[in-house]
Amino acid sequence: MTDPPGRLHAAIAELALFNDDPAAGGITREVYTPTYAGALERVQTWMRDAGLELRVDAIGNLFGRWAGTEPGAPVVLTGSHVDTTLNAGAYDGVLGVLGAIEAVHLLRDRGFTPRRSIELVAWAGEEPRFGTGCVGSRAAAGELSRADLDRLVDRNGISMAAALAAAGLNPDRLAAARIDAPTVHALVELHIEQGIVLETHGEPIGVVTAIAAPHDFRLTFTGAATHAGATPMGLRRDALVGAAEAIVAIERIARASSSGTTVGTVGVVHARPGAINVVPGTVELDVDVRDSDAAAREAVVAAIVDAARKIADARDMEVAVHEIVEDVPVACDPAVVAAASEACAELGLTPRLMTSGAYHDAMIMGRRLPVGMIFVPSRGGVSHHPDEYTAPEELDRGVAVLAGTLARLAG
Ligand code: HGY
Ligand code: MN
Ligand code: MN
Repeated sequence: MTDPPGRLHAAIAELALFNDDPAAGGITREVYTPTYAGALERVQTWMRDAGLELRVDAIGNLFGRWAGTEPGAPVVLTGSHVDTTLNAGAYDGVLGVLGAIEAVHLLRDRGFTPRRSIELVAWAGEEPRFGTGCVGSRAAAGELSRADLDRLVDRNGISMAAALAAAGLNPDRLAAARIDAPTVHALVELHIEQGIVLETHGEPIGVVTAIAAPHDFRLTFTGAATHAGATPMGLRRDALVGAAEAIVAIERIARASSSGTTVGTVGVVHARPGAINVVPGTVELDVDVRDSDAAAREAVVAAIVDAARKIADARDMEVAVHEIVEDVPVACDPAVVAAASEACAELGLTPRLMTSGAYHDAMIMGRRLPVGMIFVPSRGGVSHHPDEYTAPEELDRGVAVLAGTLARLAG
């Protein structure tokens, strides 16, 4: 069966319909929600259509296996995620799962039979619904404890354990999700770049050599909640003004990083009590600092915390620092980079070797086993946004390179 024109594109468009917030624009499909469950069901039918043997693990990771001729050989893992962040695009993660299914069709149509089994995966919770991303691959890597499932909570205070139970999964079976690294030969993830490098250089394909990692933390400024009308300006300890000064400092410090590649973001601000006529007494800033250069990143984090403390002192406030996640940047495996680069060459393509500014499940698994990534361009570098877009021929090119890479790794 050949690829009916646009089978992949139609599937991406159909998955985009599983959306909890269409009115606000973009796609909101958070892990362990009923909408996410519906999307995963649909992915399972596509995996079955590709002749894959399905299983869902204890944390909700979905696997589809193409059995190889050597069933005992370490497998080749490929996939990504189909959960989204808020009001997001249609391609982030989805391409890595649906594109892997398409690559299986391509390889089958060519008469390819894998020696190593090829295991497709839709990792649960790559996006940080619970404040920390990649919860499915962290469980597979053995990096999540049962206590973490109670500690990790979403913006509505729902714990990951409660969300798992509501989705019909048993948080007490977490350990069963662990994947032993020696059972995996390599992992390769197809993904949109989510940045503008490929487009800027007019290059159609990227092969990732390193994946930047986040160090995320919460700054809580505590001043004094007082009457907005009756409190003279000179008597205030306005936590939101202090936090605002810190946000500007975070941008300045990240821009001045020694590596030139550190990024710093405050994506979440909670001002309390949150009434127009009350001077904010407490403000929480969730800070995301990333780099592929860990030392440069940690120097930025230290400088941010120091600046926050100085701002609080100068304004007679308190500031507390609460760690959210500190991941280690990962180098992609030379053999996987080579396999992807050869697959490009076979198609007459010269890949751009590049760093991923976004994190991925490959970053988590790459601490324990050989990983690599293949990038296709994001129009205008836009991602985590309704306007996220990659052209059909660019999607197809990524799938063709993934198929060639899988053939090399599993052949
Ligand atoms: O935030 C990230 O880098 C990923 O897209 N979740
Ligand atoms: Mn994302
Ligand atoms: Mn992603």
